[in-house]
Amino acid sequence: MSGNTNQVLALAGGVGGAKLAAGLQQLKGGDLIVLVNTADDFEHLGLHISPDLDTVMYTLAGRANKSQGWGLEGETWSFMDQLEGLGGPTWFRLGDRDIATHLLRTQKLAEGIPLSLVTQDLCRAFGVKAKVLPMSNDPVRTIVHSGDLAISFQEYFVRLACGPVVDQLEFRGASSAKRNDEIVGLKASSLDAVVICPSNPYLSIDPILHVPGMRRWLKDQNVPIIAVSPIVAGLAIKGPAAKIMRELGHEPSAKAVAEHYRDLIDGLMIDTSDAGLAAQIEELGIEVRVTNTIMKSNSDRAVLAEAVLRFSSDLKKP
Ligand code: FO1
Repeated sequence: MSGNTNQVLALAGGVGGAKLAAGLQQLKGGDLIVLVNTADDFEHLGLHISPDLDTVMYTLAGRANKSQGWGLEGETWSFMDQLEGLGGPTWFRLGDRDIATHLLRTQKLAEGIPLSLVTQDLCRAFGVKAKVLPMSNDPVRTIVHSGDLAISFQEYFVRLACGPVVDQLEFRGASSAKRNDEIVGLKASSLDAVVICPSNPYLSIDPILHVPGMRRWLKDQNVPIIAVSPIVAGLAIKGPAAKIMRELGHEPSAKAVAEHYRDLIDGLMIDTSDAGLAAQIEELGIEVRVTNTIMKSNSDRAVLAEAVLRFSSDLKKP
């Protein structure tokens, strides 16, 4: 890890988080570190799939498939067609280009290379400037508990299209997972800000925060911790966050996001459509900044990233 100052650490999961990370990368380049959820990872057809790492990597490389929300742009599907013809499982779709990433990752992991180094090599090959780190090199797997069922995450998310009611989320393996050594190796005072990207707080950010010691380590950096709400006007910008919040007993709102992160964050960025919630969130002891948080273009990403960094520098402890 470099001894740079002015580095920014972003915590991210899927698409929304990756977009803000891309905005931060436009401003910070190689001084951005993105710590990514790996609890969505799974083994499929003998391959190690890391969906959030790949969404972040492809987005930072400018190669993400925007309409699909996952995988690579310009994808073709010969492999899936062939697999279907052979009677193989087709519920989880692997594109012809994307599959090269999974094959290389799987081979390198089998050689004993840790996920962080595999990720670093893949990111270098894709020309990603930021440093992308899995939250841990140890396996952590999200299990969705619904009634008597314990459903593995991709089964829940893709095969069952987030249909089952979520009673409880388990991050299996988290209690014995080690934080990524490279994060621990960050030099004191090298960080300027920690940004919790607008990823699903329950599915994408919580697994990162469940890695033992992670919350304490983030707090100990003694820099502002800023979250961007993924809930806008009571709805998730993308994905099942609002549905899951409701099922876990929280009315989806930017205020519920603030309550969820209450013990961790110093500031929350909320969308202009939620400006009316600012005072209630401030009553929780969290600073609020109101801005447009919907990122449609590359320039929206950079504008939001700039607003986040300005907010953080305004909150900087002396
Ligand atoms: N999501 C889907 O809804 N359907 C798929 O077939 C699918 C395939 C897939 C392949 C590789 C990959 O990296 C991601 C993929 N995803 C797919 C997305 C993934 O399930 C979710 O985006 C995340 O796990 C949630 O953040």
